[in-house]
Amino acid sequence: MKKAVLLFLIPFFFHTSYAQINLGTTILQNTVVASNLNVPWDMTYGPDGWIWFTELQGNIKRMHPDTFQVQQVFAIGDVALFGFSVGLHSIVLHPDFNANHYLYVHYAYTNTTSKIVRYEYDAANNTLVNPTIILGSIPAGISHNGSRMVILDDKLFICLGDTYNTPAVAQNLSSINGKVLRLNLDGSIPVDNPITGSYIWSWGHRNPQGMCYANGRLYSSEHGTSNNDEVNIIETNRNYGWPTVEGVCNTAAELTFCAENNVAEPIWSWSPSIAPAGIDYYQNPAIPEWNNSLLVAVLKGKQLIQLKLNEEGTQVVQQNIYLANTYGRLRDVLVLPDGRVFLCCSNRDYAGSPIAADDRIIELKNPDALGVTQYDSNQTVVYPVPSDHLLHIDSAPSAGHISIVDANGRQVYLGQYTDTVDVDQLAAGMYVLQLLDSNQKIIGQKKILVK
Ligand SMILES: [Ca+2]
Ligand SMILES: [Ca+2]
Ligand SMILES: [Ca+2]
Repeated sequence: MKKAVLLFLIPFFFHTSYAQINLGTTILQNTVVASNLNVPWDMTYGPDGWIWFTELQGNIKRMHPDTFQVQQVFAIGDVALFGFSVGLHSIVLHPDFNANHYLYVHYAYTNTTSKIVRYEYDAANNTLVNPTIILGSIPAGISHNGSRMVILDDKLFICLGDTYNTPAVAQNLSSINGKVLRLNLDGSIPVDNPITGSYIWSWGHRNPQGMCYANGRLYSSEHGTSNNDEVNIIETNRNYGWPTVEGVCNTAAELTFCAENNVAEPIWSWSPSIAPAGIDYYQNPAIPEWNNSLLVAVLKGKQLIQLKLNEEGTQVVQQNIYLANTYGRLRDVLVLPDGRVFLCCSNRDYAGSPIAADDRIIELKNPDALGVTQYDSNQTVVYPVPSDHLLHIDSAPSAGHISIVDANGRQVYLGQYTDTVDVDQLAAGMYVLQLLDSNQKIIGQKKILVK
């Protein structure tokens, strides 16, 4: 009888031990902060200070990162649900969202087509209005429709898959499938794209489901077949090989094709395949062990992967695996400017085995990073709110630095400690002001609003 009890208890303790991730020096707390979602697909951090996310069947929601309140903002009426988890996929907010309230979503609207639609956020009624098709009639398949979007220098990048049954389209430059596209924010074709009159930025992609920008580079993850999932650095006018090349150029046929087509090889690949999905870049004093790394949400492999990069960001120097078989299939990962990391699981999709609470959003944080979650825990006073010219900082330490990071986690200001910072040159939006000690460690931080 005692043995039976023990066997019952072991899985219980085994499971609860996952409430922490031990990185050596840093101990991360992981906490389920939202439950009962239905295939949250893409999360993005808004200039409004909320985490916006999509759900496969057409919902657009946002979650407050401190209270974890989830609000239903909008349900898109014409989402088509079919195949292997085809429906509403990626979302991105306009960099000037606080001024123009624009956001972009990509979703299937028939069993053979998807589109990118721009909506306007109506804050007074907490809903979306004025849908405008930015790019319509994108051929869709039962799987391999991508997608993730990144806005960079007023251009929208989207990665699209090969629509599953027609892999050859990835090499066909008259098709926009199996490509990374680059669009103007109104949907027109940029005049400086590599192929005149074409949205195509790069080609030869199978099913990319992760994309992020960091250090001047656009990184993307991509599903392989049963082998050769990839992480690529997306460069303009480059061929990424599919369907002729899988992973690196290493077979006789691949070597010939790669030499003739200037094929860009992945900087990392997994065999057998694990189905890497959303990716984000980590650089924050809150979790020093993860600095200069890509974080990868993994579906089939049911884990979070850290890919530590070399200084230039061009190679992976180390892989670490976390949360294996803990939360099931992971669809996306999001890094906040304060150094916390959010994951969403995808256990209610076609391949998942959901528990009652699924799907969930999980917060990973270092509780020892002072001020990381308690924005107002230190005595520093920052005013005015919002600021449009000079930001005043009272009672900050007399040595060290002041750093300001934007909603995408990019540092937009770094200077010696001073009691006034000129924020005139910053675009309107939400930022985090960080006080750093002489070792560049965060000793306090506050959200600031620039108007
Ligand atoms: Ca995302
Ligand atoms: Ca490739
Ligand atoms: Ca190969």
